[in-house]
Amino acid sequence: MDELKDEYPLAEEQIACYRRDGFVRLPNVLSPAVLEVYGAEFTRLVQALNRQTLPIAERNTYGKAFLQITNLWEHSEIVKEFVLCRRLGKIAAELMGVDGVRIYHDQALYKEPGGGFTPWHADQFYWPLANDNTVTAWIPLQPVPLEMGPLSFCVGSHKLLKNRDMAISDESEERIGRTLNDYAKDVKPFALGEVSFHSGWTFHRAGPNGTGRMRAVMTIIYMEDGMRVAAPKNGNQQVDWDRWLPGAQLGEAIDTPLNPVCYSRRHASEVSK
Ligand SMILES: O=C(O)CCC(=O)C(=O)O
Repeated sequence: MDELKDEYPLAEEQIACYRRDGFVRLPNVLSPAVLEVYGAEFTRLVQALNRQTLPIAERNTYGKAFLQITNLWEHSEIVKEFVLCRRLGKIAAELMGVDGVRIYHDQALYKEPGGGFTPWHADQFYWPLANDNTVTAWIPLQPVPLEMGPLSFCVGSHKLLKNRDMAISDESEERIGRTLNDYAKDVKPFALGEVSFHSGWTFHRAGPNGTGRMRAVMTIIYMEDGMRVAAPKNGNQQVDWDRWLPGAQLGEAIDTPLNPVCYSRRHASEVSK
């Protein structure tokens, strides 16, 4: 669809907001038609690839938070068109102030009816990446009212250095939550078509899904083109290196078949899809 190639008119104020707060919510990034067509494919793959069979009550906190299905774009040309699209890639590059972006990976995060909260965490804890030019696009496929568990953010928390060493867990919810007590939180519903972008070190969480409907969300993680592999600081980062950066060498700029460039200012015409 043409919309995925078209530019989103990002305002200076929105870029400034991202850099100041560590996240930005952008209205009307995607039309209902695009969300419906591509969303149907994401949901088909989530159902086909899901291996979670335990009832919610029998899972741990992480397992209760969502069904997590990764790199859908490897399974479908339709998803590939969406995940590598110029429209979202250009927003990611402009927010970070870099010339181009590559995909780190995508993941569908479907919070089931009755699904639990997502504990406080910062994503970059999991990533063996050498700098913080990373951003996640959080793309709901339906409006997300407060009772469905929209993503929420701690304002300006990408600048906090404390508690960056914590995996998603009851402990991260408690310890990070306590540290962030005095900071402003952004907890709001998402409208249809709204997409948020948060930085790799921004602390975020989501409430439980108290509705009878699935909270279907697609996410895309971008890193700057030229990002280098850093020595893993924990076991999760080693697993991520093997899975999302296969064959990338320590200290070298990442350029594997799983990390294509999806937007480049310098070669805009070559990579536009
Ligand atoms: O969707 C959620 O509940 C959490 C999402 C999240 O942590 C992320 O996209 O980085």
